[in-house]
Amino acid sequence: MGIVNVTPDSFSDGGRFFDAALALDHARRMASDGADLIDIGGESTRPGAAPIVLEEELARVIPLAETLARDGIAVSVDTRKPEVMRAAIAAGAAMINDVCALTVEGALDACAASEVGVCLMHMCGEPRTMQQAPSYGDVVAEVRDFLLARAQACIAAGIAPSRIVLDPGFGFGKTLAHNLALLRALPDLAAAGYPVLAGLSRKASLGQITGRGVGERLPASLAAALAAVARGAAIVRVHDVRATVDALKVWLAVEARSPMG
Ligand code: 9MG
Repeated sequence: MGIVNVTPDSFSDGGRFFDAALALDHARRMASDGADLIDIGGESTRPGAAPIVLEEELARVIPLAETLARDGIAVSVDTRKPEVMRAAIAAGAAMINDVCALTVEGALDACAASEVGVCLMHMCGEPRTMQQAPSYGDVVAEVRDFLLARAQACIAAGIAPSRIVLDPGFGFGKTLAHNLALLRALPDLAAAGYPVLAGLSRKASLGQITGRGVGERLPASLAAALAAVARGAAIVRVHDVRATVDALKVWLAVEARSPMG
């Protein structure tokens, strides 16, 4: 999954793709580099980010989603708002990626009324404050229990289990120790039977481990993507598609899991 942030304040690309034409080029490039899915977000979810109004989010995301879907590129729309979900589905999105796991009123119904996939992510708190003092008794159990409860809520609302993806939400109200514990325990989450999505690309935890700034985290991001796939992640959400695809091809060939093997 390639990331396109159509925001002026993304942590990872500093708003480079806020311009619609640049965002479209970037998305097409990621698709030709091997991304199976392009995740478009119009509202920043980085720590400290403030929410934006509905009209602004619609204007940032929907025309791009429509164009890519018309090109035959599978699109995921990263949003918490049911109105944006409905518009994204009408525009041809294949997946709704919700960092609030469809907990906002109306979100479950917006997705249930369609055939889209849904990515349910765990977040402790909300983006503005989530990194202030994240705390858990047992982070792995709490995240897993939350995600499985949200999957059940989806199923009760009429969303087939085959449409559900789970995501532990690396960096969303988690310390480095929490993120590492969740990454190590990814096989347990995958054992629940839903595809697991892992988003570690360029995140702060990688900076904490390596001492690198956000622009220098490609090697760390590749290592994190491989570590996640080796532990059962079915989807990795990344900024650097070309490099990640190459790294995964080598890893899969070694594991004899691809035609090259
Ligand atoms: C929008 N967004 C930012 N980071 C993310 C992550 O790790 N997972 C998902 N599903 N979405 C994310």
